Amino acid sequence: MRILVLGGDGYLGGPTAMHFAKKGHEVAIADNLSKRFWEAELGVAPLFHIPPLPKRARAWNESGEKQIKVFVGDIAHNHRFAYSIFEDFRPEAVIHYAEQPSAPYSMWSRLHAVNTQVNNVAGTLNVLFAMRKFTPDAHLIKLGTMGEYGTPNIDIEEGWINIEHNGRKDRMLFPKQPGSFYHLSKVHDSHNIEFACRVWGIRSTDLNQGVVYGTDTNETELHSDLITSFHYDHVFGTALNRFATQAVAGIPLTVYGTGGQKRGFLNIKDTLACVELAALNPAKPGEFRVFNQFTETFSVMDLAERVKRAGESLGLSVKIENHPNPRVEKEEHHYNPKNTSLMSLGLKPHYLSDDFVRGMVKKILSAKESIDHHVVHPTITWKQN
Ligand code: USQ
Repeated sequence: MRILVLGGDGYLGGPTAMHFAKKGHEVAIADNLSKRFWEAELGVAPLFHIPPLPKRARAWNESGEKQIKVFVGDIAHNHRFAYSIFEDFRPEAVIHYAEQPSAPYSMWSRLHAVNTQVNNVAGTLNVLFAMRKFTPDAHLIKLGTMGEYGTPNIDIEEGWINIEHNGRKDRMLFPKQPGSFYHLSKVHDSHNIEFACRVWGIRSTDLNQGVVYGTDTNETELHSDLITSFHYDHVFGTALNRFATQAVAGIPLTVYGTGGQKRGFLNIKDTLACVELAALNPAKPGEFRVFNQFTETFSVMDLAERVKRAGESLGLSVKIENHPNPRVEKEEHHYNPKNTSLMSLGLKPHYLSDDFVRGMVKKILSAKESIDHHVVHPTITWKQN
């Protein structure tokens, strides 16, 4: 298949591109390098140094594996660039990660909320128009988020819900209660994509992904220039990655509020497997299909306790702190999201084990001196900054 990975310089995009190339697919990536700009803007960096994109691509392309083609440019602000990739590469599957991924970043200020939504929503719109013009039969695999649903007091379905109201029935998009301007951008994307499927006959799978953890995939381990970015800072770091780094740095684990918040989680290796399953089993023309992409649910406190156990088994002294919650979110709530679609396509999850967390902590210990203690505590709050 010809597979275009948008956001190919990112935490998930790089590993995804290599995963498909390794399997013999023809792969191209596009990226505007904006994550590197946002990191510079905040003064944060991935824990392990990530070489510039051309160097990473060269390391892969000289490894004897199937070559990956690289396009550098901005799909959100330059539709001509987006069009030129589709016209030139003619993808059969488009895997779209090219979005600002952080909830705290989007809540930093008016400017950051606007930039997040313009980047994400306009970027996706340009992709939809490029697909309509050049590759109307291609399959759009869009990375959405479980955070689109929020934490409603009912079970969460996969994208759609059957509703009976005043004696009439319909199948409708599941109601959304997202928790940040970032999560809202993904809701707006979902609506735009569903509309493009319904009206233009585009085919799409929206992967509503949970919180991803982990540092390695089979391909990132092939060469030191192929590693992927691991963030532990308060803006781009996600819960488990942050806690494991805090344990190594001797910083009390920053559980926000009571820690009763529950989320869906998955290993980065399962992200690649899910995206591959979606690509190999495409949606039908005109179909807007939604899969909930996580393998397990945990409360934030569960995660902190696992990290504490792993750290202590390695001789570290680990404390958990109930940090005042910088976000506005329910800390105790019902959470029962479905995730059967990817399982029934054959997903074999890598569940979170104590051994895995210990392995993560050990890897982080090897970079202990690079941990910047100044970027760990949250300074962005949901109410005002
Ligand atoms: N949390 C803490 N302490 C921390 C960091 C986070 O208690 O130090 C809590 C948060 O308050 C939240 C939960 O952990 O309740 C998850 O936060 P997170 O920062 O790990 O993840 P989130 O902001 O939800 O966003 C991440 C990714 C985003 C993706 C989303 C999936 O950054 O790109 O869409 O996970 S989901 O959470 O399912 O919406």
